[in-house]
Amino acid sequence: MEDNLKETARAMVTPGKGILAADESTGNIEKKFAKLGVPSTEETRRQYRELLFTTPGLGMHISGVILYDETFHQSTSGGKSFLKLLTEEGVLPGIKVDEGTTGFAGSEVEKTTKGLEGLPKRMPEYAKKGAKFAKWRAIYTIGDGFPSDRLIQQNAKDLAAYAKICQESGVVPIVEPEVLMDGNHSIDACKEATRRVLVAVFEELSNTDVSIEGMILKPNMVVPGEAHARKASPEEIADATLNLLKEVLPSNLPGIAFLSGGQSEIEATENLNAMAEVGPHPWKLTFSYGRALQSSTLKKWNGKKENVYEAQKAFYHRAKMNGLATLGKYKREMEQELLS
Ligand code: 5MM
Repeated sequence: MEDNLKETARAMVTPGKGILAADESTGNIEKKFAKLGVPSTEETRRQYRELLFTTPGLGMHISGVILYDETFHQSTSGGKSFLKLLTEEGVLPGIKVDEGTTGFAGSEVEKTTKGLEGLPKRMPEYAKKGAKFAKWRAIYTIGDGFPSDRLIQQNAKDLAAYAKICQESGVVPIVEPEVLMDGNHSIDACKEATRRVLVAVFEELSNTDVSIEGMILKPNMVVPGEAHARKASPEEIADATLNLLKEVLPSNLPGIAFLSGGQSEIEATENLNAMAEVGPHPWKLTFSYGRALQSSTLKKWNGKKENVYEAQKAFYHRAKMNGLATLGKYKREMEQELLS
């Protein structure tokens, strides 16, 4: 079991490839569709996910896909289950097992994550159906007195409990503690909050006997708040992020798959590239982007069958650019390739 976990974790962070986060819950994807005027039904959501997963060459730059429960059970219009399709492409199927966030201890700001109850029963079922990895996201807001020590402790305990449940079923946990970009805080404030969060998470993972070699960390990059007066350069972000990660993470962690957290598509690619460029690092670095892989694809598709080809081209391009970024080989001029 332990060997399988390690092997899967290593495959998830294969150099040149990364993870597609396509695990938007129904409410989340509905908002994204609504912005384009696309109705959100089980069928339109299925069509959109089919577009992503049938992109020619998907497996060249995508190692795994995180699915939402609804998608996990869906199939192509031709009747092939998405799980089978992905597996045939050499792409690992994963499942989001948290059930979203809920208010924490009466706070108007802080939220913790739901879904632990019942997880020991759900996890082996997902494993039996073919999930190779899972994902659980905890969120932290930066503000006056936030994130609180209490929230940091609670989320760390929940992330560790989830990770242990995954590994007991032979499923690799993606542990996602996300310090949100919301607000006008500085890059230093993000670094300090991320430090407190990661220290607590790794302490609990160790207390819970989670195999570090059989998991993947999905953290935020260290960036200023989206409303901060000054944007940081990719070099500043790489420097702040790597300094912190080297200080607090164990070197036997196989890989780090960053979330994009509201960065633009190109920022997310440039920032990852800036980190990979100054490697080698103790762990593999890659992406597990949602918005930064899908935004232009979703716009190109716009709910129309005749746009599928152009939308897939846009998606393949983003996956390829980020795949190159994991190797430190991305250059801004390469964005032109999409136009050729
Ligand atoms: C795809 O978005 C996921 C959250 O969905 P819900 O809010 O509907 O649960 C999210 O966890 C995602 O996997 C990561 O945050 C990465 O996405 P971004 O867009 O930040 O790269």
